[in-house]
Amino acid sequence: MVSLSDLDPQARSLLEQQTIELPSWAFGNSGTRFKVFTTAGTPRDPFEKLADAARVNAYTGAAPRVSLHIPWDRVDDFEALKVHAESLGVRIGMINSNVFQDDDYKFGSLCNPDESIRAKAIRAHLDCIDVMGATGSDSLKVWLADGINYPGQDDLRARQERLDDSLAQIYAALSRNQQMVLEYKFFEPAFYATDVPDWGTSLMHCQALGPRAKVVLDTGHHAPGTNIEFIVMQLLRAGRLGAFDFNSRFYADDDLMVGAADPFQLFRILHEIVRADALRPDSGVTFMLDQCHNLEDKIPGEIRSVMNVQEATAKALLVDREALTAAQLAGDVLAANGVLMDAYNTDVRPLLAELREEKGLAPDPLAAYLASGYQARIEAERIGGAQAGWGA
Ligand code: PSV
Ligand code: MN
Ligand code: MN
Repeated sequence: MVSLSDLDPQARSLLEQQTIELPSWAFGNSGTRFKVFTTAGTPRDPFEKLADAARVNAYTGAAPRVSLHIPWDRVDDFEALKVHAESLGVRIGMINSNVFQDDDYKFGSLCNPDESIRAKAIRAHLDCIDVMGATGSDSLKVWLADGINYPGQDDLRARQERLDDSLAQIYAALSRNQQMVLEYKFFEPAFYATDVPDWGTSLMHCQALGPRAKVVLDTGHHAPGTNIEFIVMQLLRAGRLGAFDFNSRFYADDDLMVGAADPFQLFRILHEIVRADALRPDSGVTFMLDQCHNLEDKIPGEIRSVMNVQEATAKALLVDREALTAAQLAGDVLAANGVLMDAYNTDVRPLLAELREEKGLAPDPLAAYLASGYQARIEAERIGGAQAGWGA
């Protein structure tokens, strides 16, 4: 059985310092095209979403930031929201723009052929930059639903030119200590051509914008079978991996709990992160969850997800790098693969329990939350919880 002392001091400190950002929308009700199920105790406003996110942080000690989505999380006084977050021991993370739920955006937002609608979408992003100022957030996260359904519906190339121009206007409005991160997704809601479908397109736009533009990799946004860790490695080499949206998928953009569908893939991703020394808190890579809990309770769902990321990380830190390099250089295929599999097959749960106890936390965050009575309290107090926005 491995224990904390099996990690070298540097690996141990990286594990101790690892943080995972939570999406505010994970705490709201969500669903599929067919039905949004209401979960008892769902937050009624962004203040309550932050209160729930703060519980995840309280039990894991590893989730001190919450990402907001505008307009889902619009409040009259964002500074009050910031103060509220701080009073709960968390702070506001990335600000996500939403230009996909307005009839005007039927044919796109930043790529729309109608100049007045494109200008409206740019203004929506400038508004998000104002929210960043008020909340102390340093990152604008852009995901676009833009795309077309039929060949010939619009000019593929002209849409890229419009995107270039729109992004440049938004980037110009950022201050020096703020950055933009651009997320890609291969399909949905557009089915024939998405305007930012892959990491290459996102990277090209980021490189054209400047050093404060980076790519967001959502693990659910690739074709089945894609080697995601290869993309991670390549973006890290280019210094352009800005953030992860972690979740897991069996088929498409399922937004299920990270590590639930394919924990081995998560381990392989974390292995590339460790290999590039990108776990360091100052590496510039934000580790975030982007999930919807349609069936399970939201707070324990997020706690489980944070634990899954921690487990994959601990395993990646246990990889015997020297032995791996030696086997690779010797062309010893089985030995090299064996080094990785040994780490992956290690049960790191006792090690993580030890780490939590050292921090003064309960060794099993999920059990501690379930025993706390919080769930029963919010279920009794909150009637008529809000939707995350999906299916609204
Ligand atoms: C839509 O696919 C999506 O899941 C994107 O990944 C965004 O990050 C998220 O929704 C919130 O807009
Ligand atoms: Mn995402
Ligand atoms: Mn998604």
